[in-house]
Amino acid sequence: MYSKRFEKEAFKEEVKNNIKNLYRKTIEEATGRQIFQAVSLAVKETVIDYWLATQAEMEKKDPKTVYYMSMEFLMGRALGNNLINMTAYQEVKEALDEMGIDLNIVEDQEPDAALGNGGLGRLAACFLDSLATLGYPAYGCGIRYRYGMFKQKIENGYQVEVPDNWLKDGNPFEIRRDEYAKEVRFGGDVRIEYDPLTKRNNFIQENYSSVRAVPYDMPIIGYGNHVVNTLRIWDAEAITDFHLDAFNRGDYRHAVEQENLAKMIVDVLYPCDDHYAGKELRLKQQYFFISASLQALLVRYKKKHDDVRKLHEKVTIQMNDTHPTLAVAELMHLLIDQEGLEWDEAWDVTTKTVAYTNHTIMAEALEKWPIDLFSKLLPRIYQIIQEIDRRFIEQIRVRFPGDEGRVARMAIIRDGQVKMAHLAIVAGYSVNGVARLHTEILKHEELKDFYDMMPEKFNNKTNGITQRRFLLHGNPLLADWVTKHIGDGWITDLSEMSKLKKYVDDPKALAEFAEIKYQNKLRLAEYIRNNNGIEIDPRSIFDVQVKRLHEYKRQFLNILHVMYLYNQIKDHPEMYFYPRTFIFGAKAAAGYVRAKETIKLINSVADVINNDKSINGKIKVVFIEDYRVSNAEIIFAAADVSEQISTASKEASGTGNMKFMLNGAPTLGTMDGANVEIVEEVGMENAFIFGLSSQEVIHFENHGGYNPTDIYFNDWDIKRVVDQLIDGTYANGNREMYRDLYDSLVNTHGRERADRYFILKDFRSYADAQKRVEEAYKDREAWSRKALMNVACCGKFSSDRTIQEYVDDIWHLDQIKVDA
Ligand code: 26Q
Repeated sequence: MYSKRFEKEAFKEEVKNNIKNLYRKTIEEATGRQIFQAVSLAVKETVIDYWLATQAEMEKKDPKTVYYMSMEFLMGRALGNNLINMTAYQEVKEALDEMGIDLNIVEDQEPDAALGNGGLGRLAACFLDSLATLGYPAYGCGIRYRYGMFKQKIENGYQVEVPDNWLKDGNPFEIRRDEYAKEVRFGGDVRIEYDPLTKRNNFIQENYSSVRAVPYDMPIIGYGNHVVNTLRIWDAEAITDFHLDAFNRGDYRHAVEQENLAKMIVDVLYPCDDHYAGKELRLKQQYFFISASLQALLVRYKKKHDDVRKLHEKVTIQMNDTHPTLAVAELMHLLIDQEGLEWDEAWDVTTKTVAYTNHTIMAEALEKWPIDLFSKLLPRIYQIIQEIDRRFIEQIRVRFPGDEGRVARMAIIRDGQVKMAHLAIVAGYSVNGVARLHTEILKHEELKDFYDMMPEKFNNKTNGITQRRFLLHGNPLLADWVTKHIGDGWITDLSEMSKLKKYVDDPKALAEFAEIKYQNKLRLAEYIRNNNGIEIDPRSIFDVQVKRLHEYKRQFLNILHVMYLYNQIKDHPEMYFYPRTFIFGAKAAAGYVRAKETIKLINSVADVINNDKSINGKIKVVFIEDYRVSNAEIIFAAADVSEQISTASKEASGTGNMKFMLNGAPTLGTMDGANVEIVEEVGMENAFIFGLSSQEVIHFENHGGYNPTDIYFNDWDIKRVVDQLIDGTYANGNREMYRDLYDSLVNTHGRERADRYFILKDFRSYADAQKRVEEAYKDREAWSRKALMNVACCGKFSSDRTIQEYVDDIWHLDQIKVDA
């Protein structure tokens, strides 16, 4: 079936037919978008066959399945990736070539499915790819947002957010599953009714509003194994029967309200990944997709099994951060109120079924819902959480008699708030961090109380990325070169990359490898020319920092250092300086003022430096607009230096760092997150490490911080750069434009310490590391060796490895095989 489908002539015929039937056009008349749709539908034909075959296998074998619950799935584009994983990319490319169609251009017509903010959402996407590739049964469960992550425009140096109407032309790979729609209820009251027959109280929700949750399924294709898993994302609709009914009863207002509720819930992804804001709509989104997903999961389970007390034997639920933690209480609700289990039975099942991953130690990101908001929106769920809390506090008192401080710190409901992380830890049978250092900090600092009480739950799962998207698809030149030297085993076993070590002293191999990097730099230079109108020197060092904009990630440190280099070049025009292109890409949350000021600063510095003819183009600064999965693939492939400069202890893992490594860019970074493990794999001599350690940062933080003015007044290069924020140098003479950024470094703001993120403290050490980068880069062959060592040592950072660890230690899934 497989090879027959991509028989070229048949495929070409199919594409032509699709264009004819969909648009009543010939190929020549069709627009780019129409060709994209037609090609995708032709591909979907085959996908569906594999999908059916996978379903049939699951039906037969009844394997244990993971449900990966996440508010975010940052999938990017599907067409190219689907072709790659079906191992049909080349054939389709040739077929289209023969029709005069360029597959690359077709791919560029597809909007990114940007249903996520950044790291956490992209991790979910990589995990789905690895699960399917390893043949593990999995559902991703999420929300089908009408508007995903906003598109970023830069106007006059400022970020402007533009809505991302990604569904405008339809999503060719999805399938609407109306028959699996579920009702989700909000608000109202809970009436308690004693049932003398069962001798139980029944809890009945009344006067509620509800919406109809309708699933859309997207195929998740395993690499070369015919396994197709499902990403199930939920849309919301008004319940139309009720609408008519209400209308007839004259309850028009209620009907309209439900219509609006449905529209609102799935309208837009919250575009912040840092700050918890206590927004009711966010809680509605969470309950909406959790309730729908769990109802569907139970229906599916009960088709084959009659005892829900054994749910955990066939089902495990992973919660991607605390965002899906309502799953704990909703599962209890369904088991008790619908399935008729006793509390203890339901708790036994729930605590053997749900597991929790923590992605941050930043206190301001922790979800804590105000009790009144929570209990009004989810009255029954709130009751259940109260009971979980009551029983948990009893346990703390048994374990730690008289330690009421501990009770206060660990309670789920406290200070008028529901603490979602506490609920997730108490109910989860596993609690994991996302890099070794991060997990250690959780155990010994942030979650110490919980670790003391239940150490057996805690474990580490260092993040990973899929090499299929970020090398095989994103960097075809390097992918082919690697395959030529070590075969193609790396595509499904990244540890094979270590075989490249035998080429690190081979001048011919190094020269070829360097030439590929150069070609990729030309490709990025062209992208930047087309998108920014800036000409950059492909022979310069491409020094890249791409990630969400956050103070702790310290894009500010990077741009201050650029300002410092510029001062040096101006002062000493004769000084040797290796040309550098500083490339930034970052979206700021719409309400994050200081992050937006940083974007403006980067663009202002770029304007001044790029237009200063006197420096002979030694430095260029580029801010790439709308950094996203699709242009990330081009950026990683072209990078020479990977900037991973977060304040130590703040970046839980980072995954961009791994994508750079995979594409042969050495890390310039702090000992934070997964950087620690990257250095461990590649060796100190093949990275550029600087700055305070996490222990030093934590020590300062526990002792009131440090005094940045000591540095400011004693290091004249630093003082000069900091003062340039308020002397108008980068603001056309305006002294106020960057006042707030200036203040953040040297003045204490209310309760906020000056230089909270140790920018001035780490500045010298960063500048030194940058100097080492320059020195190292001058020896071109030695640099290529370092770069190649990074590729050769990246094996650990495949999400295939991460997923295998989740399966072995947490999920215990059964593998499936699909013959198609
Ligand atoms: C919370 C409340 C209200 C609205 C939004 C949020 C919210 C949304 C997204 C909070 C956090 C996020 C995303 C966090 C995230 O992406 N964390 C990153 O996760 C990566 C994968 O584990 C790590 O590599 C990064 O280190 C971590 O920052």
